[in-house]
Amino acid sequence: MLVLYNAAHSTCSQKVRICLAEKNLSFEDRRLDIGKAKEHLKPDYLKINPNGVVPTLVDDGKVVVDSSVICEYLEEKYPAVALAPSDVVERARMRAWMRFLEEVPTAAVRVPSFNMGFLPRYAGMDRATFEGVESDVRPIRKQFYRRMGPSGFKKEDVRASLEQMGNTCLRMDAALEHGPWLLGEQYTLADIIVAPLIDRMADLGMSDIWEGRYPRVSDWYARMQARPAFQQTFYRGARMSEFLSLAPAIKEEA
Ligand SMILES: N[C@@H](CCC(=O)N[C@@H](CS)C(=O)NCC(=O)O)C(=O)O
Repeated sequence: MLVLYNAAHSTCSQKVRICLAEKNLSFEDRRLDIGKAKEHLKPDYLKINPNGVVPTLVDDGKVVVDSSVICEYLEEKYPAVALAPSDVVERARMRAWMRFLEEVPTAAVRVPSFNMGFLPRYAGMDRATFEGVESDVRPIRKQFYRRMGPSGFKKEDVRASLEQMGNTCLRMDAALEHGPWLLGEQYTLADIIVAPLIDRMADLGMSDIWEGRYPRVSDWYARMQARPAFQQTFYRGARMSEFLSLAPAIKEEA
């Protein structure tokens, strides 16, 4: 019995939802409100995920945290639909992609996502109030929220993020020369883990990062979107633009 604590629009949750769907694994979908209600910061949830983030998988009572770790766990425990190469060198290549995707674009995507989606919540709030209600209560995101502050990430931070997304697309484009997938013929966890990040950029209106520049990335994204697992993951209401009115990524100073 699989239970997934997750949030509809969370890119990390979407990575795991695609993986579960590809493997045809049914699960109990426990959707948390990580916005206003902050259900991911309640004591009961922190008992299973002390990081206070989604997703968390519970498999027959056993807890697994962190989206990439959960995907690899699912691959090992439910290998019938293979999403990783059997060759160890190829598997290492996939893991190198996964680490890069966590370190660079996963972190980069948060900056425009927060500036455009979540910042309007703090309009007019002073720093002391913001620190009290937001940054101080999060086990691993305190400093991230503090850096953002009630008026958002600075222009330089947003620009650096977009540059990192551009570099990610460049790298993807080069790999896709030997496609159709990032590792070549086989569709793997590397494709799954980057897909929600690309989809988020598209949702934020930033697909010009690859469109017209990296046609192989555009084709890959179209192939991704055509997969039933992708469509199942991005159900109605799973994209930020569907429930938030998006602000510009970079706020021009008055
Ligand atoms: N490394 C973790 C990161 C998870 C993460 O950052 N989740 C976000 C949603 S995508 C979250 O729960 N944020 C809560 C917050 O900002 O307080 C993973 O991959 O599972």
